[in-house]
Amino acid sequence: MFSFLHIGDIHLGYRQYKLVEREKDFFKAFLDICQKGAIEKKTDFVLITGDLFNSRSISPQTFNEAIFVLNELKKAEIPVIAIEGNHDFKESGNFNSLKGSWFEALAQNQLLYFLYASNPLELEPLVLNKKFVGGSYLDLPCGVRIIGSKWQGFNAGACLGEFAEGISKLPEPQSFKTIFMFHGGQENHLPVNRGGVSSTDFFKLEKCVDYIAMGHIHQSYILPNSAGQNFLFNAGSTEANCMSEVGIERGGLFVEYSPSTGFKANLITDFYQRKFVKLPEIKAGNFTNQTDLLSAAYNLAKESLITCNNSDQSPIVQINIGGFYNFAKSNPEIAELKQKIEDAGALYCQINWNAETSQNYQLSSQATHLTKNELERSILEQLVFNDDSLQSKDEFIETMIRLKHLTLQNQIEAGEILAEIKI
Ligand SMILES: [Mn+2]
Repeated sequence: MFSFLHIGDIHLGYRQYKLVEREKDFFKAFLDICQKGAIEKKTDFVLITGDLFNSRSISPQTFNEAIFVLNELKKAEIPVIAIEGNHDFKESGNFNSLKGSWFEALAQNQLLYFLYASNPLELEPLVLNKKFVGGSYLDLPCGVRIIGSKWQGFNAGACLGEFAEGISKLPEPQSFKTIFMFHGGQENHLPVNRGGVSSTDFFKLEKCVDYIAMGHIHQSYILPNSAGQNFLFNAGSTEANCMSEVGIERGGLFVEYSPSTGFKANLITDFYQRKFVKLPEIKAGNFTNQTDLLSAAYNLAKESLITCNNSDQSPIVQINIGGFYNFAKSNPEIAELKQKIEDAGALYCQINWNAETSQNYQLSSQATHLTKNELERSILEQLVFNDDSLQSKDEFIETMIRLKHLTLQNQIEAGEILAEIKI
């Protein structure tokens, strides 16, 4: 019997919306999930499956945040086992960038066990309380062997067969359960269709691995092996890295193992996270002018802020405007609304303007007689007609046309284009 907390994609140091408060949120989420998911539950260990940091070059403050949380776990005598992700892997071969790894630095300070299998066929052990860095697997006395891969990038699928071979060759304490830590996406769970690993590739590990601890994808998922038993486990991110992560299943997996039930994973979502309010879409077509539309948006946001007022935390508010509209759009007025909502108590307001102008690019009956250049100009005129933020529409149209001709010339220098738009 043993239990553990499996987390990943913590992204410490991410200053979302350029807000220091957001950077602190990522730290608070990490601290709170470790307290609730590991320290309070007295788990045997914690797994961090990559992207502990948002970037390879982190601030001293971010490093301190990692040290603080890892130290809490150390005081509770809970070992932490970690691998790097695509956001924070070491770039030892690139001499122009920061060398070395923050994970190595943390491991040298005995705050975590840094697993880094660079050659899947030759796996080297770390030793509990003795050797924290310079190996690729660790045996824990609770009866578990943990193997960790380095970030594999596009080699992700191809390396798994070699890992299966390498793991099978290890001297095996027979009763041990084996966990394989891997930062990469199962192909059906990738936001973009590239670099994913197929379940068939993961199945190569099923004879020698009992639990694949995944990171990388910010939504939680659990997938079976070829025999239908849960095999691939992904916890998801601990804070919302973008609006599309709001409201999706993600957090930390609290996992219990017993011989009779196998691995039982429960997703913990009840820990510190910034509140996000995505307001229902407002139909722009119901309004005859932008002022009325924005004041309706303001009232909707204000209402949601009142219901949030009971908590001591100001939320991030997203206003959604959709549909068609038939009035001139004024950007200063939109910026003013954003400011008003932040003044009313939102930490940050994002206005998601999906609305489209209902004006079609209608070609007059003479259109067939227009030259190509005249036709272009006519379409541009109609495009900018609805945008009040442009002080001189004619000048804008002229610049667009000149830019188009410039960029179509062969071997144009970027500087010439920039000079044209006077940056
Ligand atoms: Mn990530």
